[in-house]
Amino acid sequence: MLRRWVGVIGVGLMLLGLLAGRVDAIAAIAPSQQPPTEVRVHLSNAANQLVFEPAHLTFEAGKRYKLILDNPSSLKHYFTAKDFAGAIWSQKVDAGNVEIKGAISELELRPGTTAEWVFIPMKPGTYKLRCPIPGHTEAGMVGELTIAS
Ligand SMILES: [Cu+2]
Repeated sequence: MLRRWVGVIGVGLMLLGLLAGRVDAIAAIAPSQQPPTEVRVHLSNAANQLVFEPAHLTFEAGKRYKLILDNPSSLKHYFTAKDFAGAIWSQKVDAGNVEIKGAISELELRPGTTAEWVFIPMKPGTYKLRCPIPGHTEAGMVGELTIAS
């Protein structure tokens, strides 16, 4: 009789263990629910220098990020990263009162504006960033986005 109860409790604990493992697995495969790591990048600056600040950003594959872009200059600028866009899972972009879902590879920021890009880097590598407004890339408005494994 006692042996039988021990067996039933054992099976019960085993099932609980499996269930707990399954809950862990579900949590692990839902990085879209992770609180994002915030990273900030400025497109130019108050002195209108043609730079990204910082010009090099590193992300970890599989983690969720909120990249906050702002333009403190008096000119419009682009954040153009086509290959990077192909190496991430883009969840959304928040700009003003609009939320845009799906793949994004280029954002245009007018003076004094901000946008928030939420994504999960997927494919490790180093990808080019630039502002393609005529003269800006040439003047040094370029950068690198690295996805580390
Ligand atoms: Cu520019």
